[in-house]
Amino acid sequence: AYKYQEVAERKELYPVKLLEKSLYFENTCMSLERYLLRPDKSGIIAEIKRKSPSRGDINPYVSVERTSIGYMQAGASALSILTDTRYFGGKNEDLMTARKYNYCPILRKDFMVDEYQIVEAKSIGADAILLIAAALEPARLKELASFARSLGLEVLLEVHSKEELDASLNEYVTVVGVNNRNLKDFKTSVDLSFELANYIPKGITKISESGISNAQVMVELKEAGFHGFLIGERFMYEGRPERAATE
Ligand code: IGP
Repeated sequence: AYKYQEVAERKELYPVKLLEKSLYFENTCMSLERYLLRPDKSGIIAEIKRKSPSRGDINPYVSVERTSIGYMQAGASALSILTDTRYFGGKNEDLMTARKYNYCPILRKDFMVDEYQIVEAKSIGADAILLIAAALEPARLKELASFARSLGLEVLLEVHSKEELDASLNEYVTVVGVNNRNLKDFKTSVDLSFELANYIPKGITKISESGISNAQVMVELKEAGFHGFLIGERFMYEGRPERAATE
């Protein structure tokens, strides 16, 4: 709910009219889906996450410049940048830094509840946004997804169950992510991805999110039909996250 407050404050400080004048606003977005399907890449969406509600500090003073460049050099398909400050220690400037140094799709990872945040995502250089089924009414999620697409942004729909998937999937979503992290106890289990794999319609690009910590499980997820993997902690716990991504 604090997001609504945050949005109200930002609207005052940076009205939409101003955001629309930003350098990136006219840019054509890079397709997250297309990069995930590129055979010359790993399928990994490598995340920059300074801290989290379940772990506390992970890598609070990470260099976004060095890490984002290193992730891409290591073969990542795309970047995920947390911009939520309260729970994840991220900021819009982190995404702008990643944008400045990289030619690749960038996912803005935040709790999206308002069109304003989508305009903001575009204005800071994002290519795709996350919409979380557990956090939005299906009809509202569809409105936000449609609005994002009207600005050229792609939509990653995050689900935790078959029910959420069935209720929230709509024609504006190009990528579906199964979040292996249980929102009640924050524990991760990749089993959830294997359970839901076959319910995601063919033609939708599938990714598995959270708790992915070795290459073997990525091989198995690929066999189960996943095209991509969203990985944060496994890399961020290293002093040099980009080196972990090389392994
Ligand atoms: C990354 P992990 O376990 O590799 O650090 O997880 C990513 O899936 C996770 O950060 C995440 C997330 C989210 C964070 C998935 N969905 C929604 C914030 C909001």
